Amino acid sequence: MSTTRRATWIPVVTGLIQREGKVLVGQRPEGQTLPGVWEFPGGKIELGESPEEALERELREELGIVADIGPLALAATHRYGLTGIVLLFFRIDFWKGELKPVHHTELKWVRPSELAKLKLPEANTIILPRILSLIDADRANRVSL
Ligand code: DGT
Repeated sequence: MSTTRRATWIPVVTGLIQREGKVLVGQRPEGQTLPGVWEFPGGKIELGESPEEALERELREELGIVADIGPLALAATHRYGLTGIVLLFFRIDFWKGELKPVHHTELKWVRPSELAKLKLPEANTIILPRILSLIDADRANRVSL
């Protein structure tokens, strides 16, 4: 019998929800993995879902909004031992409904420059420069429209 284990990959979708130069983060609740850490709202893709369907469902469940899922802005991977996550970040500029912390302990809007001061998942800290340049690029694009 072989003792080697194959890696497991978990696909995760998250939303870069932006408003007036700020981005939305939520604090992960106690009793879950990474308690107290600030994340971009989202979660795992269930079997049979497209990434966009998964994110639409997660944002409905976690925030109580119906979001217009924008373009895929960034894809990254991160390794936790023999498990890896594939993180897909989508831009969210439009949604219906009022944001509520259904799942998170707290929600807050932060300026991109404040992100580095928060306790983020390791998977996000490593790619923070890419996330920041994305948010900046989005702002620049909107100003030039
Ligand atoms: P469940 O059904 O209890 O497994 O929960 P889900 O489907 O809401 O997924 P969740 O949020 O527990 O799992 C997402 C995984 O991805 C978790 O290990 C944390 C990791 N992760 C890293 N960065 C982020 C991020 O910015 N947002 C989210 N939502 N997850 C992130």
